[in-house]
Amino acid sequence: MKKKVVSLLVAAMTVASLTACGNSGSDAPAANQEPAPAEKQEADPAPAESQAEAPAESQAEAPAPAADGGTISVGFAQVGHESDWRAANTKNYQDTFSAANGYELSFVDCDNDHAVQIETVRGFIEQELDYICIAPIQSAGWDTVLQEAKDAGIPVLIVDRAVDADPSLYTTALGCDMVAEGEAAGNWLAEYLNGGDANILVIEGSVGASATLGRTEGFNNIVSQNANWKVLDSQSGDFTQAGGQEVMESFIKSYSDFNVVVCQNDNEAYGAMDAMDAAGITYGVDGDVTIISFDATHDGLQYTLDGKITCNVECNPLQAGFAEDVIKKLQAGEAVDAWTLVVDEAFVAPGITSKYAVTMSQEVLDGRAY
Ligand code: GYE
Repeated sequence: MKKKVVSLLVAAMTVASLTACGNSGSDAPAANQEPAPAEKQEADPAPAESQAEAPAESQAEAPAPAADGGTISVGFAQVGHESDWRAANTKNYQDTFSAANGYELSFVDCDNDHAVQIETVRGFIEQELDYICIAPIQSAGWDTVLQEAKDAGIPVLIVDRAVDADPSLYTTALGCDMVAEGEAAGNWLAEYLNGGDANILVIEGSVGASATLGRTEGFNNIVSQNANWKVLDSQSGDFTQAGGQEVMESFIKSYSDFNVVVCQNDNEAYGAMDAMDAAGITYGVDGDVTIISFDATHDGLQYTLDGKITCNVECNPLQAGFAEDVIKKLQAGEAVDAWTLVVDEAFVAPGITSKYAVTMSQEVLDGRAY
């Protein structure tokens, strides 16, 4: 459908404190992460109406797109297809913004290329789509194109990962608190080691992604509180299985004395396990190396249930319902929140009890939607 001019003044956020994400002790996201949410929002495919506090001001001056009953056009500049998490997230957007639900979704897989992603957003602006969703590959470098979208009057939703840009340049943001996830991993490890030493290797996610920056920062916050922990090395595995395997292989060549491997997503953990298997290094609850992972996708939780990954910190990929909720409000001329937090929890292998995490069971795995 044709885009009608919508002028939206979404209020600058007046956000106070972050209600802790999952089980972490984070008080507020760091500056390079998401703006502090006003109130937590349960991660559910069909989000409840009440979310964060209403913004101070909000105003819709013109009829919303598709007020005439036509379809609503939504552009989604997706990161790529690097992980199982991403596949679940993509499917969730495609299912939610379907033709049957009254949407015309322009989905672009940007293949982890920042320049392609910027040009994709520009294309959406030229096509005069009604709404633009961006899952930013990297957090930096967004000001110009976000200003262009704003000038064109197209509401922009920053989804999953965060951008560094001034929040006045986009309509809303939603996603998990990555710093809190990193802190959850660190807090769990401190509890598990109970004063024991840690020689840690970190396989980071993609360089410059807020998911990487936040998880690294959060975990390091806890490392700095433990004098007998040492991060031996920290390298990017690009959130892929191949990347995780490659980095682990090179770590194994350089370090012989490590007892913790932190993988910033499940796919990297699969690659790291392959590399350790090939080198005859044992891992898991019965092995020499403790693996911590992030995402808690179905297969990642299967490995947690099997005791191979000892702790898996969730990031729920089913976020499209939150984006749709925002779009419905904008359609109705209602105020939208500046930020919506998707809440996570952490999971640990059977036999472990933790105040930071849920102990895995077959029942927990069977209840998994992704
Ligand atoms: O952890 C990883 C994916 O941005 C939270 O991106 C997301 C991350 C997720 O590739 O698997």
